[in-house]
Amino acid sequence: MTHPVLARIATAHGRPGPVVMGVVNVTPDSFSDGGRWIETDAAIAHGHQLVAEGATVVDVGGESTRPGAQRPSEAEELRRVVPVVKALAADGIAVSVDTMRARVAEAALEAGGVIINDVSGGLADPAMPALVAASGAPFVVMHWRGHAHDMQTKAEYADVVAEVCAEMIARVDMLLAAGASRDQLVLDPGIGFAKTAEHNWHLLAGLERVVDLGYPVLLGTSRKGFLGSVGRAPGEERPLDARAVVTAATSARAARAGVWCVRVHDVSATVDAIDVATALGEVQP
Ligand code: PMM
Repeated sequence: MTHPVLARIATAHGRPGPVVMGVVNVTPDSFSDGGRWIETDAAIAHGHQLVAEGATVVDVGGESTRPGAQRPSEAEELRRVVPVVKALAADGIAVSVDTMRARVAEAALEAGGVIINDVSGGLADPAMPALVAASGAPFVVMHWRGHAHDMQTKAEYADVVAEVCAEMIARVDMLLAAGASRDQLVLDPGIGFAKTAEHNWHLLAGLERVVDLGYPVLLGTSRKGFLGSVGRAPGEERPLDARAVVTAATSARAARAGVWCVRVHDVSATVDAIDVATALGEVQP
């Protein structure tokens, strides 16, 4: 059974290939776009722009998860996120809220949001699993090993794809035990969270194994460090606003693997890349 919200998103998407989730970070310090959409009106306008470029979902977040980031207070996160969710939802846009706090997720749903995107997969806030169960909303279970300030010390794996899959399934079991239903759950391998560049490449190469777990899969590679440095000499990185093409290449990869949704900052490049991947998938070699 497909969750009714995901079914509505599929209808609104109306085309083959992954749904595109556009990112609006209402933060002063996100690594990719920190400070650009911190004003409520600018964030709302940016959400509309992403939809105009082809996003079907807009992900609104008020906490930066860049490696080393400190957390905002709950009150500050609510102040950043709720007005933006409310305005975009009122204009008929499917909004997800990128939060690790149950109280923020609840307020965002009350404001018209339809998806909870929790990068901790329900681990950071002990109240989250009960909220997921009570709300019935789709919930993104991202693979996570700890808060941003020290997560890169936890980037140790013998077989990263197998361990990430096993840890996501442990989160799923926790959520089901708390009363959530299977059709609410979306899995995300958590590219860049407690992972080195090499781990990220292994996860991208092994995406089919994540898809084979049987849940819709969301992938967030957009502008991340391993895409900044790929193909470049050590110390030479693409600037953040010059990573649309490398990100779009990973969106094409995600499309071929059967991923449900890609979370990106640069929507139009990813829409183009998905069109290419879809056209290729429709013919026999
Ligand atoms: N990455 C970031 C933030 N939220 N949510 C999901 N589900 N998956 C991700 O990979 C993810 C996320 C960090 O990127 P940003 O700070 O540029 O938004």
